[in-house]
Amino acid sequence: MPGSALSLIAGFYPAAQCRQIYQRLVTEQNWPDNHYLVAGRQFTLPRLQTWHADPGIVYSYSNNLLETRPWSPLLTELRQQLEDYLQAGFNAVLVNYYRDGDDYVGWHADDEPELGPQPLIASLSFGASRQFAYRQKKSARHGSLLLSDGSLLVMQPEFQHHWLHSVPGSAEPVGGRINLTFRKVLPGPATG
Ligand SMILES: O=C(O)CCC(=O)C(=O)O
Ligand SMILES: [Mn+2]
Repeated sequence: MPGSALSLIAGFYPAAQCRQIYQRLVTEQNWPDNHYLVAGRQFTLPRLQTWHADPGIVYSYSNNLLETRPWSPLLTELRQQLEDYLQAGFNAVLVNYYRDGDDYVGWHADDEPELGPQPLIASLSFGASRQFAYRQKKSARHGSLLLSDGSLLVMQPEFQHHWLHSVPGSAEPVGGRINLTFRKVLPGPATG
């Protein structure tokens, strides 16, 4: 593991609660179609995605692709539990639904300017286990860990500074998985 930049808490939620949370997310999220028009070109996202944020929070990533939705009661509850546990504040969450092993997220770092210089990200996973791969930006160091049902992965700011991450497609048949990354987006420049 990349030192203390990542910490994984398996079973942060117990199995019975995970099943409920997963089912609620599947049915309550009102998942959008994964075909988007970007700069006049059709683009297919290899997963389903929703973005929720406090009023007034603007994120270029979501702006380009996703509408900003309000927090549902379930998302609000999960946020509160993470905030209490981590003693940190979050004002936005990206929810990814990997329907099967064909769905994935490619290599990236969550280091958009709106997250500020020290982005802390709390990542909750429900449903099927998937590999979370990481590799150092400036060396060949790499590795992976398994994100299982009910796990909490805390990514410290240094992780986004020095490492990329991805959730590769799975050659093995695998069930659905929903991941939530809670973030703190800094307020943008005041408008009007
Ligand atoms: O699904 C995951 O575990 C990671 C998702 C992710 O990297 C992201 O939403 O930025
Ligand atoms: Mn990410």
